[in-house]
Amino acid sequence: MVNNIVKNSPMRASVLADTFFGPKITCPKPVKIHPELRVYHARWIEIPEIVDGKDGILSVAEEQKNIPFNIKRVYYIYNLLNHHDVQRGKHAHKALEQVLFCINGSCRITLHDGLETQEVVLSRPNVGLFIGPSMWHVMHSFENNCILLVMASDYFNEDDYIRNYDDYLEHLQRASIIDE
Ligand code: T46
Repeated sequence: MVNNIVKNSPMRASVLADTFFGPKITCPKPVKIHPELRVYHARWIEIPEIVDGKDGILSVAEEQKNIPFNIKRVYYIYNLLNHHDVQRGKHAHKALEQVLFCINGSCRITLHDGLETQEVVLSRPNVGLFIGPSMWHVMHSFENNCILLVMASDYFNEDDYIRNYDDYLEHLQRASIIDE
């Protein structure tokens, strides 16, 4: 009896339809990502968008494939209701590599490498921003529904942060990234 109800339910029918015919998978043509990044040690990372029906899109990130490091940590920032004026980040990392995805809504990231400054918008769930070491970054202009997902190459370590801008400039000079 229970088996019959399950077998004849609309849910079962839709599961069977996919099982028998297979989902129709289309990957949209990649769109050129703008703007080009001028800052040192940052780049866009586009991951696939798998459109397998009218029931959403699936994007996948894999370490050492489309993510250029082993992913040791994932964290996300959310609940940014009425946080449009808030600024997060305002630091650089000594060694950490990260890829930031805005998987809902949008926000802006200001990148500064000691010489160049560039502001970019993160708004596409399948387009991530790689930020390497020694890059000062500030996240801001959060839309209410923004969710920022970050994949990181290492565990959390406060010693890897440079949170003071003068220390950051000194760090760049010591590392000979900018001239004195
Ligand atoms: C970054 C940007 C993009 C932890 O305990 N574990 C963690 O893994 C993280 C990321 C943070 N924390 C603690 C440290 C602070 O007490 O959470 C608190 C907030 O961290 P923070 O002020 O560094 O958060 P953001 O949003 O300014 O920066 C974060 C990451 O910390 C940072 O690595 O690059 O997002």
